Amino acid sequence: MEERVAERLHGALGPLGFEVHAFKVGWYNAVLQPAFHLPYPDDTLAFVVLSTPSMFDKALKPFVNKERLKIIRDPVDQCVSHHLSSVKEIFPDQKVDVIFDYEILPSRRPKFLAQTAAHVAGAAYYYQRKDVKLDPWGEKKIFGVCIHPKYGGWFAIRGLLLFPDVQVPFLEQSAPVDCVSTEEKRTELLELFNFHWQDGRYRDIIEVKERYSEEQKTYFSTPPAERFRLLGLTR
Ligand code: B12
Repeated sequence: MEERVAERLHGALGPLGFEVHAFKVGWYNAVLQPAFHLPYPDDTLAFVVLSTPSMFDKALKPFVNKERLKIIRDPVDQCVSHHLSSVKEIFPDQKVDVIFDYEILPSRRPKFLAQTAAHVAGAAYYYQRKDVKLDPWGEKKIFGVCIHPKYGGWFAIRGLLLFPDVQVPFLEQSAPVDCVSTEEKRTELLELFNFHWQDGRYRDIIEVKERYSEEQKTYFSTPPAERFRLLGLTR
């Protein structure tokens, strides 16, 4: 069952520059405090969706061109929302719940923790402060970061697709690739992500196969209000 769903998702989202990785809700809930749990039984089939560097050309630009005459608020969020929501059409007989990375609960907590989901699904290793033994940061708050074996930090975690009617008790978990394996490199990674994230060096902590184009880097480093101009939209 899981294979058939996964195949159809790859078929629909792969050509748009997205990657999908299956997991069971139970794997996710097992590492989190109850306040962050997803409210589904443990064996429920879910997928975490990543955008890879090619999403910009394969999905975002065509989306913006097509929607040119409509009011676009946030092109990336709307593009991702459009494509992930369209998945429902390829599963007309199945309930599909979609959660986006930017959605928050009334308690102000994110609806799901994207990095934890990426890690348990085997998509990208989530490096956290506790993965470093000799910790140089004292009282400072240190945020963790996921690194993808192929794209390093050049990707984003966009959402979850949940199939509440599909139970997969036998799904096998694959561990994420531990591509930043030394203590020195992990320390450097957390240092770069927390204190120099604007220069993007954390994204190249490993040798990557593909990264954002100069055009895409400029787009994401431009304040949202000015991004329309870069995509040829006037606002
Ligand atoms: Co931000 N941000 N963010 N962010 N942010 C996200 C984390 C995310 C995933 C968004 C995305 O891809 N769509 C990316 C990270 C991608 C990656 O990891 N490769 C992201 C990015 C890229 C950034 C920025 C670089 C800006 C940008 O370009 N967008 C900066 C860089 C950070 C910095 O300031 N140096 C940035 C900034 C921020 C601020 C505004 C500071 C806040 C606070 C950051 C934070 O709390 N991590 C922020 C938020 C709120 C988020 C957001 C929306 C929620 C994160 C959150 O609240 N986490 C996420 C998207 C999302 O998840 N929906 C993006 C809550 C805390 C408590 O979770 O620290 O992981 P946690 O703790 C849990 C785990 O430790 C888990 O339990 C804990 C909870 O109980 N756990 C686990 C315990 N044991 C174990 C064991 C294992 C094995 C595992 C897997 C888990």
